[in-house]
Parts: sequence; C-alpha cells; structure tokens
Amino acid sequence: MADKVRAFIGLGSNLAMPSQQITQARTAIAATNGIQELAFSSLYKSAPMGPQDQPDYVNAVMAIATDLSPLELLKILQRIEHEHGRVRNGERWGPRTLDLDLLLYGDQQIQVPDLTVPHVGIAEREFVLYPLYEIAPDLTVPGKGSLSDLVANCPLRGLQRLTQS
Ligand code: ROI
Repeated sequence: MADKVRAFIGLGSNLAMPSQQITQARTAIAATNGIQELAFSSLYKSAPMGPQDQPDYVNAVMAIATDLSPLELLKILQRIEHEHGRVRNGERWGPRTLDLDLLLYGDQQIQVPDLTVPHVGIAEREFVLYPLYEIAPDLTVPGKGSLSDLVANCPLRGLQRLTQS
C-alpha cells in the first residue's frame, strides 16, 4: 500500500537460547497490528562486539511494511524486548536475551532524544550489514551510501550463517 513505509529491524540475542529468542521475537513483531512482515534474513552467529567475555550472538534482520510512526514502532519493540525477559541492568554493551533495533525507516533520517535512524553504528556492524544485504541488496542507507559499498568495506569478523531464511 502506498501509505506504508518499509522499515528494517535488527534482532540480536546471546543468552537463554538465542535462536529461539530471535524466532519468538519475529513471531511477536509479525503479529502486531500495523506491521506486516516482508522478509526475514537467515540467522547469523557473530562474535560479540564490545566486551569479549560474553557468549557469541545470534543476529538477524527483518523487513516490514508498517503504517506506525517510528516512535510507535520503537515503543512496540521495547515492549517485546521486555516481554521476552530483557533486563536492562545498566551494563553498557553487556549480554542480553533480546535486543531489537529500529535500523531504517523508509528513507528517513531521524534524530530525536530516544531514537536515531539510521541506527548508530549500522555502517560498521557486520552482523547488521550482511543480513540486511541478504534481504535488500539494492538498498541505500540514508546518509551512508549504497549497502553494497558498506558491505564491501566491512570485514566479516567470523560471521557465520546458521540457517537458510
Ligand atoms: N555484538 C554482536 N555480535 N551482536 C549484537 O547484536 C550485539 N549487540 C550489542 C553489543 C553489546 C554492542 N554487541 C553485539 O548491543
């Protein structure tokens, strides 16, 4: 539908059966009013970015069509994070049962106190760029350039595809 926006969500987990966390979050997101799933990447295993004394992550990227605003979407993602047991203990870049990031919202660039879109760090994170490229190879990241160039300049750091999408 013409008045819907295509948005991309990054999913990550490294605690409490990460692959299941990601799959359950996918189901919860797709079941939300105002959201339709368009595509879902394979699951990827990635080395932790940040502190290394934590388990490997499972990451994936989901494409949706939505008529929700960016902040409405953010609230829903935070609710799903909480329902799936995420506790914010204040530890910066520590392990987490579920992390849902609004990566992209159409071609918009957004900077408000609670939300930055495109997501901060999108251009340097192999666990975001490669799954995103799998489901949207022709994408341009607003303010950052073509996704194919970003992928070409981002080392894999051992990223492994776990499943077919
Ligand atoms: N590292 C990886 N590999 N995957 C993540 O999803 C992830 N999320 C985070 C930090 C702690 C920055 N590291 C991560 O929030």
